[in-house]
Amino acid sequence: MTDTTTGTHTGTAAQTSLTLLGLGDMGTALARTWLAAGHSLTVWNRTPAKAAAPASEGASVAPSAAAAVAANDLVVLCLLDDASVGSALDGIDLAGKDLVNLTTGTPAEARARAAWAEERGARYLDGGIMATPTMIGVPEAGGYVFYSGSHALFETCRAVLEVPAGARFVGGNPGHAALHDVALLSAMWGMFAGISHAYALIADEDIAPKDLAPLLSEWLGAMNFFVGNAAERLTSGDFTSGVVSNLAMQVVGSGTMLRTADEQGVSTELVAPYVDLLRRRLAADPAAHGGEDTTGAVLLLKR
Ligand code: FVH
Repeated sequence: MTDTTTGTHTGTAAQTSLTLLGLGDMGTALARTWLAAGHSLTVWNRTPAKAAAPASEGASVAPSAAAAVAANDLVVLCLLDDASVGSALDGIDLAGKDLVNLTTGTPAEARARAAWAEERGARYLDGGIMATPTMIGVPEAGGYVFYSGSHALFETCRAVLEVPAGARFVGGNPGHAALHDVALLSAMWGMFAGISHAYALIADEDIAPKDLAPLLSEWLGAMNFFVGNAAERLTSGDFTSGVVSNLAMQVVGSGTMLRTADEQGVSTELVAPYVDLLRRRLAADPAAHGGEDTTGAVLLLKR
């Protein structure tokens, strides 16, 4: 229930009543933390057997998604994808409900889902989880969740949302939590791709992966400066001031990377697309772009 004078959910921050739809790996981890913190939790999962663990820890198990939604005003969703959210909530009365959707989706899906929820009389907050299930309820693991959409709803349930992991509100546009989530994950995938290529390069040599590992970690840490540098250049439009590793040199160096891969019998499929972007940036205007750093690749990516 929601207190209409304060907008807060019934109970103290330590005793909120809420519903959770979805008891996969992540939903189960979320449920465990809310139950351990003393919250009153109603759960529902499409496959009922997965409710056994939270039930043994004190959760009430609803027989249907509709019954679970009816049980509390605050309803958290942690399902596979946006289609499963639509399927689980299909035909359910959402008037007066506060939906917090932690299901991963695209920004456009989040915006459409927010409009869909609001049409049905619900407040909507979208979440992008930056944690694995093992990081949930472990503050020192550093996991957190991006939130966007209804700021009033975020403030109303902030205390309970902060139980499983940190909470970072990134604006009223409901798509921005998903966008932040995917931006960070995309950068992570690029890093994973580069690390995979590095290990492939040494695979047939007398170099143990475990010996390369600390060197890779140290080097990636040292190169972390590019995150802030690129942001400053994209903001100012100045891609050349203070450059010490210029694009003309880097394009020549990229040829060495590709030839080394060839010598080692390694596919260039992970690194070649980035090399191609740098070459295109330089070729477009060698005099203007040769003295830049590599940030100009961002401009070529935008369609
Ligand atoms: N696990 C992770 O490492 C990542 C960390 C970052 C965030 N993601 C996202 O969290 C969402 C849930 O992920 P999950 O790990 O809990 O996923 P599963 O263990 O596969 O559980 C999926 C749940 O979704 C239910 N479900 C699927 N389809 C439907 C449907 N049509 N109607 C109702 N429920 C549906 C499924 O039910 P069941 O298969 O047990 O019956 C599970 O409860 C996800 O968006 C990640 O991207 C996790």
